[in-house]
Amino acid sequence: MKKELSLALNYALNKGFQIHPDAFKILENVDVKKLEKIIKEIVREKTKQKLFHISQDDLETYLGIKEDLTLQNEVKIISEPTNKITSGEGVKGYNALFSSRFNKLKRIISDRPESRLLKSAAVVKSIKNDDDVYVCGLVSVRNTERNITKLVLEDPSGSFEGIVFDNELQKIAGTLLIDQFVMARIGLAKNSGYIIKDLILPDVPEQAKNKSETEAYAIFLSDLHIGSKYFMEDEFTEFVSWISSPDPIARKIRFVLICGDVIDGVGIYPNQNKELICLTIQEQLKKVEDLIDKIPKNIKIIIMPGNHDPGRRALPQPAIPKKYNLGLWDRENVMMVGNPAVVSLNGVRVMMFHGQSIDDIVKTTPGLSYDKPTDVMKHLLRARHLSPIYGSQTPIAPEMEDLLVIEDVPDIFHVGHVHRAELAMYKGILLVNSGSWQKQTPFQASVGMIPNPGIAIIVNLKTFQVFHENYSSNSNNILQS
Ligand code: D5M
Ligand code: FE
Ligand code: ZN
Repeated sequence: MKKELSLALNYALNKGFQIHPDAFKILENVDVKKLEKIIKEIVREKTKQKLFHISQDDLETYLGIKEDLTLQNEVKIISEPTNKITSGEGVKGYNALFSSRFNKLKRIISDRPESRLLKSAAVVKSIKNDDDVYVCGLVSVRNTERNITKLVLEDPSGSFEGIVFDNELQKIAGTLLIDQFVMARIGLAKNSGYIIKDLILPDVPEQAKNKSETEAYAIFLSDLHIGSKYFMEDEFTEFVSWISSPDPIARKIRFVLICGDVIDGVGIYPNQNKELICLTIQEQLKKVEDLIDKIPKNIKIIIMPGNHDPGRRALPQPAIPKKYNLGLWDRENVMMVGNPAVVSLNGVRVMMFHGQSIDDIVKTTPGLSYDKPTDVMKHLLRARHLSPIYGSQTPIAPEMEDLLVIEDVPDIFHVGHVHRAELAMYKGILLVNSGSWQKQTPFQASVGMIPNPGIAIIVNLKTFQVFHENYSSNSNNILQS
């Protein structure tokens, strides 16, 4: 017990007071400098009333932190893949996946006026006049040579090949990802073949945000890596106790979202054992449970897996299976969802995705980097897909339905994975990369990755005002925006 706390308690006990354990819990979280004054004033007040008992209610009234019961904490799971995962087999499965991707994205782009002039790849080949015509498909080839970019788009009728000459348009073509959906305005080339005159991405429309009616706050977290030697256990524990402190922001928190890499896992990378404190998945998840139990029960907690968590590696991922930890599944205030997931918090829609695809996108796209994950998130929103590139480092399962298409536009887009906390806005959508609670690992140091761990991002769901709590002792470790 802190010295100041035991002095304050002794003061009350010596005056013949009893202190309820719940009141004690509140005192433990009060700024020590204020303890003496608080206890003396309460003791004086209650002595006048001839009541020699200090309750939780007395302290909450004194501190002005009585729990606001009007704050809603309603969670609806809008979509999450756990029960939808059907994995088709082999080539047939992949055909189904890509045809689902094409159909969903074609439906999205059909909202645009140009789509009235859309022709299939097979029909386009028979067109002989030079009126504007559009074709759409998934990019299968993107090749730049001698200042000319060749693109091949695939649709269910076949493939279309076109050439981009215009310099500005080549820059856009250069950022297209393989297997990404795009619509092209095309014309006949002088000799033969087709010129691409414009490239149109599905993108998201600018739109008004859904807002919570009451001022409930949500905390955005990811990449805790519990079980790893580098998990910032002291800082995270301190942060978790802040959640039940008298701080006015903490008192309004009703949601905690964890965006993957909850634990460090086992056998995720070579020689991982040497960097683990807890050597089994069960032990690591038990630690998660213990930390979660310190969070007040009126706060709803949503837990989504990342590439370090058990279940399956390929996207979409199911929720962390019950067999590893029933406790988390059984908790009434905990919801286990798969990756990706869309949840509604008092009506505010949050799309959660761990962010595995960022690795592939950063490697192949000029202008994008690990330091600015929200730029990559904008790229995903423009493509209306969470993981366009197939067959690179990010494994994607052959689902019958492509569950990674961004069908509904969220109010908040929440991603983790790259261990850099950053905020941005895109067309009215709040972009949150919630960073990590793991110090730089030797691997990250070897590739020059500099995380900014120990930062919790907090959003007021009524006003969208953003706050953050920084638990890092390094003054260079700041939230990017
Ligand atoms: O990944 C944290 C970040 O580090 C993420 O951007 C990927 C990168 N990373 C991690 N391991 C590797 C390997 N083996 N190769 C390339 N990049 C890597 P996390 O998911 O927390 O491990
Ligand atoms: Fe991680
Ligand atoms: Zn990760």
